[in-house]
Amino acid sequence: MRVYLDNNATTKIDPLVKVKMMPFLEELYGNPNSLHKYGMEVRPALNQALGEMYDALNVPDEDDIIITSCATESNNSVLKGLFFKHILTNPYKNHIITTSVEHPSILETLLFLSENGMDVTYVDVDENGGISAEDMMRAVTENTLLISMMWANNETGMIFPVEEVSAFAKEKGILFHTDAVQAIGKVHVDLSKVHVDYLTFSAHKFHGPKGIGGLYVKKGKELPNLLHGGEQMGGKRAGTLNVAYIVGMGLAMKQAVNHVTKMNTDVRRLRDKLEDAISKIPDTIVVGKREMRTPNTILISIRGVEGESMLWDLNRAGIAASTGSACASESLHANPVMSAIGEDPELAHTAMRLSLSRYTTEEEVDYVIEIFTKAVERLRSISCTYSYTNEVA
Ligand code: C6P
Repeated sequence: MRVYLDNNATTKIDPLVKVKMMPFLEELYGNPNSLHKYGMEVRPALNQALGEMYDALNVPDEDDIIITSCATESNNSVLKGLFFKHILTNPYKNHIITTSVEHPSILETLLFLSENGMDVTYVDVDENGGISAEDMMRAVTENTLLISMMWANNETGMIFPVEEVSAFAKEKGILFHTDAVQAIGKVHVDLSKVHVDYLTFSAHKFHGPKGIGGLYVKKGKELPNLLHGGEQMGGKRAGTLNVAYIVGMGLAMKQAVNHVTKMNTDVRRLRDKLEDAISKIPDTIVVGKREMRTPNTILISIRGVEGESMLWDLNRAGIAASTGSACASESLHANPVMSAIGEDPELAHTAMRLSLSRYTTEEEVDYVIEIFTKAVERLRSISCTYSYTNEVA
């Protein structure tokens, strides 16, 4: 049996999305900026897809959705765009507040910008992996330009207090950005109810294609271009539009939003069943209260069992999971969020992330419970256990 439990890294494409994309990979290959028939005939589908994205976020079309190549580009565009727009012209407004557990596309970009004059405050998570709205608000200074806070964390699934902090930002005249990559399709992301100036998303996290994402920009909060060139996207992001992928992203987003209830009933039930079973294994710690997490995610630490060894045992049995974020998995680093949560270094080296999707079945969960339990027993019985002194430098 093959079971895919790494849906926070990427997801399987929705079959309906694939069908919708296919004609744009075959006969409908025109460039939408061309004036001939080939160009004209792809435009309605492009407009429909953008309409689906506006509806999914519940925003008026006077706001902007800029299509990007991925969430990494969207996050870079906001931070570097604001750096050029505000900080270069008014060095006094050079303060950004974020959390210490953002995705590297935020943290590395801020590191780069802080070497160029940006002042960044990183708010730490508590022992449950949560972020306190008060801590975020307390960090504000008269120089604060932006608060950037993810909607849900990719490692723990912890949902952050976006509604409260963004309302506060609005009241204080501070810009607010959220990386909603792990929230869309899992929780209600309704921008008619939550004040957000910028929002990042990525199609491959909600059963759309890889290599396409978006950045929502509220009217009046326009950013300078990151990519200069042609006049695509109203001159806001140059480069020929990837019609097939945009069409796929539109439908995938619509489908994801339509499945939020299923995610919070059926998928949550399966996640809880799996979590109940594996957390009965002695000396395991699951990060964060269930009610505070996205319905598909478990980050568990199994004392004495190295995450990498566990991963390979599961892999041999056809189960795909991760020790944390996929973009850090090639280096045997400690799980960064676990490191941020606890002082105990063992926690970070014994972390396993299991993330379900709307395609996960009961049969798969039962199989994982059986294999997971046996793998822990096996690894605990042999010497392949975690030892802090063996830490990879
Ligand atoms: N997180 C994970 O295993 P891209 O691939 O650029 O579209 O998405 C980047 C990204 C940005 N923000 C968040 C919150 C994310 O989770 C990700 C991708 C994957 O957790 C791969 S590192």
